[in-house]
Amino acid sequence: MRDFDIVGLGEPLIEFNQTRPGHPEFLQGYGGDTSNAIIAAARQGARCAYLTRIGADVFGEQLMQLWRDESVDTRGAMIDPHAHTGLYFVQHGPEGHVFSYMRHGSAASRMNPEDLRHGLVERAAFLHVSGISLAISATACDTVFAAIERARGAGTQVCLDSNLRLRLWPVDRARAILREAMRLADVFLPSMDDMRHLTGHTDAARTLDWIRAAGAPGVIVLKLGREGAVLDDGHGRVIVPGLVVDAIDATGAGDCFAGSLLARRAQGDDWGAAVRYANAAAALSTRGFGAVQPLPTAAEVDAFLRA
Ligand code: KDG
Repeated sequence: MRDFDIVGLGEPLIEFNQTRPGHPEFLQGYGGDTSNAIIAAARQGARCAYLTRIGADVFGEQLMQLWRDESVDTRGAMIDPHAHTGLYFVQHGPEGHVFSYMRHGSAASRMNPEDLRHGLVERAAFLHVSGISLAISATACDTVFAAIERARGAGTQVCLDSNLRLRLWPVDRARAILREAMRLADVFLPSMDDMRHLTGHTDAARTLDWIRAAGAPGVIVLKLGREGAVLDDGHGRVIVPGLVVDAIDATGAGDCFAGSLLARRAQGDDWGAAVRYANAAAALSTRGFGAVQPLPTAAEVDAFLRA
């Protein structure tokens, strides 16, 4: 048995989430897609670790405390005295979320492959990375590929979430690098929104065909938002419908999906059951403000599924 079910690698952020549209009132919380996913997984009972750099500042200390409170191993979360912890604001308008970031030059963007010498990737069942982990800087991108290489060498399965952020990189570079990463991933979790930018396709079947033709060899779960997800396990495709809730804020719902999915796989669910569970967890995560605070526990997801 591995020491960890899931090790995540990427950029954690401090979040300021608007609580009333049109009003300058913000709730401080936490974000960063891979950190959100790892916390979601930990709340489902998975044994998790997070790999990153944070600044030697109050926000870095708060993130460290958050992971400890969530029983996430922090040995791979390094404090960088020369850079700050990144942050972002979320505002809610008629078009949905508007994100404003202050992350340029952040501690996490200074990660480099040497940071992986602790060997935690090799001790996990899954490594979870994302398009954001790849996009924040060239050295972070190198770190993700180095982690993937370590994972593949050690039999750790690689999970990649597309999480495309076009403010971080131009679409052609994003497509080229994500294509390379998806070829190396055992599990690819694209969203329909992201893939529309990368492929030009607006329907799920064509999008999945494009991903297969691009060389993705593993399990693909195409996220359709509140409609659910399409599972392509390499043998067939099945739609797993989403669950309806009164949503307030969808920040981090995709990350909750990823973390819950991997947690349930690590606990022995087949892919169909894991996707159903992840749909339910992601739906529940939209019932409160922010990326982390509303992430449900296993007991909450089980109760919701029973109801
Ligand atoms: O998925 C939610 C994330 O987008 C949020 O927590 C911030 O990681 C973030 C990012 O870079 O957008």
